[in-house]
Amino acid sequence: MIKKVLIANRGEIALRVLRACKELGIKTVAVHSTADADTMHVRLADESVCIGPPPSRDSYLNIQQIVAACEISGADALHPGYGFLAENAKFADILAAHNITFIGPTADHIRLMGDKISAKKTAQELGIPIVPGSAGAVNDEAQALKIAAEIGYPVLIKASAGGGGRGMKTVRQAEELSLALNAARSEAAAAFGDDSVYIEKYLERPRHIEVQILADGRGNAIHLGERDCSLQRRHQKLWEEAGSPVINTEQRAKIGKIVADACARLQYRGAGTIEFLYENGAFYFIEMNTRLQVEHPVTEAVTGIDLVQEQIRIAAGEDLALRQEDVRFTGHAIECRINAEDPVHFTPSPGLITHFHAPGGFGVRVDSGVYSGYRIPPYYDSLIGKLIVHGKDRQQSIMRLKRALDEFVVDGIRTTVPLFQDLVNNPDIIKGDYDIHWLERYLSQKSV
Ligand code: MV4
Repeated sequence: MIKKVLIANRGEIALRVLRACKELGIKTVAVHSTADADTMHVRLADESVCIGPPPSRDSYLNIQQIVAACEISGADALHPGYGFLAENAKFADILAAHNITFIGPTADHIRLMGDKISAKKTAQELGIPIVPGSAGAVNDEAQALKIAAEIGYPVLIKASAGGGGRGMKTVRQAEELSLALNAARSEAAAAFGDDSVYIEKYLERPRHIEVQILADGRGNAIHLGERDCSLQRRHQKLWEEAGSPVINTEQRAKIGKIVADACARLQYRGAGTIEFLYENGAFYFIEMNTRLQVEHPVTEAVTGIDLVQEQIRIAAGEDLALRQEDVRFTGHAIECRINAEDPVHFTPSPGLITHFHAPGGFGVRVDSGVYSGYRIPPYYDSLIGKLIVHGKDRQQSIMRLKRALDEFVVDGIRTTVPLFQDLVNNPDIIKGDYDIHWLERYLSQKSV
């Protein structure tokens, strides 16, 4: 078994991982930049190591410092959280070379899914439904025109090394294709050092629905249902739900089995998320994330399964203890991301939290490392906490969310709490009637 885990992250997710370790009786090592000496994850860890100055590239992304911190502390495993080094295949290779267990998938699986063309090819071979488009990379304009004519306009040009919304170009007619293709290629080359692009049918008003899986690397895999993450702004999710308001039990079981079977055949190991666009009753694979995700607690709420503890057990080499029949879905959960941002313009709002009071009570979970008197440093992302509510059904979880938001006190800075107080009263949100563009449309109407 794993004895000591180094947590290569900060903020709420470092605390989340620390809590899972403590409950498993595993020692914890926090790492932190000089800007993060006074954080909760450092205070609550058994040991801590300062790994550098505030900029992420010098601390949380500094592989040499992090490996040195493992050696100094004697950590036998490392949890990367999300972001930072969580999907860095080279980092996973380096840890393996130092005999440190990476709590995550193999470096090869990270690499396979990091390249969006190879990810899509793999998904298709494994029987996962994909968006119609080019079979692999598009090499020239003639080929692009031919594929676009076949699938019909509008089409979307995507960078293979992109993902998460970076490096995409929509094309509405053949006359625009050449310019867009060249632009996409040169932007991809500049941003990622890889100019490979591919083409897909552009879906106009889909929802973003993702399926959570757990697998043990030996051909056993289960799904934990879906999350609807359509409410986003500039590819930053703000509100996530489990289950999706538009997916029923039969659809959940069907798409869940498809992805679990695929992950089993792939001999995937660890937690993973298969992202889909969902439109007119059909799922279309877009990407796979090979990490724990920010929104994992809504899945934990409806399944009662601690995803981080399962990640650790799998990394320790245990067989998957859960079978698909053991996974039962109970009620509905919603997560709101509490960001230190202006709720209208989303400009960052770091600084001193003069007073902090988190809501509580039945069905309420708050994952946050902040406290009264904590100063949010300006160097990192603006997520300061997550509010997760669980109810017997969607309607109850919305009422619970409303009252929990009213209890939330974060003084001294601006946060996204008032945005959510608007959303819980919006008729479309109450109906569950929204797509990936809904929030941006709503925000642009609100500001006029
Ligand atoms: C798409 C799409 C429409 N059609 N692909 C954006 C992030 C990246 N993971 C994939 N993305 C999209 N791919 C096709 N064929 C629309 C998006 C998209 C999006 C997807 C999920 C969540 C939010 C989004 C916001 C804008 C565009």
